[in-house]
Amino acid sequence: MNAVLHNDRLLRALLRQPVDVTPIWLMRQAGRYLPEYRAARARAGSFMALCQIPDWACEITLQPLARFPLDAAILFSDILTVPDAMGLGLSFSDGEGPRFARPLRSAADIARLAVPDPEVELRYVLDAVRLIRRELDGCVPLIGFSGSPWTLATYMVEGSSSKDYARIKALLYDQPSVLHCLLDTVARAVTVYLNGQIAAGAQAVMVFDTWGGILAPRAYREFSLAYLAQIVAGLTREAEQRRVPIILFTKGGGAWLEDLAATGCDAVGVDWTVDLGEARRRIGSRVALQGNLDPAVLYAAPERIRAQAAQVLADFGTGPGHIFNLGHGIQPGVDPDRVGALVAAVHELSRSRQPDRGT
Ligand code: 1CP
Repeated sequence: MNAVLHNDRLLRALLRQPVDVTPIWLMRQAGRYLPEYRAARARAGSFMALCQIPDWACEITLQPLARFPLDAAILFSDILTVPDAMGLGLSFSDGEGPRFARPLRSAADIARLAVPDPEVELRYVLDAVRLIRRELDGCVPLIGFSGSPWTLATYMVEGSSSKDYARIKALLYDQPSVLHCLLDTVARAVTVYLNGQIAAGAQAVMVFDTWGGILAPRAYREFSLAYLAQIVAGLTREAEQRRVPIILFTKGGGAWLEDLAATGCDAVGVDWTVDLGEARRRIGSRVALQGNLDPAVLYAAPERIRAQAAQVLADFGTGPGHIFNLGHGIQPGVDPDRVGALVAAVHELSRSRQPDRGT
């Protein structure tokens, strides 16, 4: 594994250290908007094959980096591999979302769950991490990730994507102690899984709390935030003589930025519903901020994309601690050239904004 990192902007910015230009990577930067991704998926036969065969996962991780000068790679995988490894039987059918063959239907189902050993049940992910690090050869850092316990639990209890979250919300209000038992098991599974990714070579980790925003404030703190904090407390913070930054992202969590910052994470992901300047005033002295361009801006013309990127940079203002990203993942219908226009604009526009590094 190459210990020399040629472009360490991402890791510096996550630790609020000065950088020459604002680093940028994009949620879902490898995915359906890229024709080479769609071709690979067709050849591999299924989305799960892309995740489970390290050569495929590595190839797809590197696809966006071959096109755009992004400042980070993110492991190609999915958050739902963890519940799959816990025995729920994950599949993805074309045009539909994920589905579990054995969703959790009772307290007994939940009591039976065990924490998987990442080097056994999720070995294919850790092998992919090792392979990607080798192939990246120190070019840019590799981000590992997991879903939050709450977000994973929504899929495990609902059995698929959901519109109303009826089952998990009923569980939350009817049998909170059963839900706590599930969330604790998943939090322990996520902690050892992320530590496995760090040991295998992930240089930063992000926890996606995609569905935290559907919770009422008290329920968010009790059923999502508490387990995010439990994970942060259990993660390896240093590897290869560097700090391994932790990014937490609750989509729709703008009201709870202070709580996220107080978990002890290094950076907070911000969705596009929050003004980045306001987010910085609230928590920017404690953590770095990642975000927060509206993903739909990528449907607009390149000069509009540039103007909107300039606005996000201006909203953050000068000084360290910003990682440019979208407020959520790239939509499948986006033209890859628009992504190229965004990456170029962020690097170009931010160059003049950085105070002298003094080196
Ligand atoms: O080819 C296909 O049809 C599969 C589409 C796809 C892709 C490209 C899925 C299915 N997952 C992924 C990759 C993926 N998922 C990554 C790769 C790294 C990257 O480039 O960013 C990551 C980080 C995820 C994480 C993920 N999966 C989240 C959290 C982030 C988010 O977008 O909020 C969630 C909620 C999932 C579940 C999932 N997996 C796939 C889909 C379509 C969904 C969402 C289903 C739903 O809306 O409920």
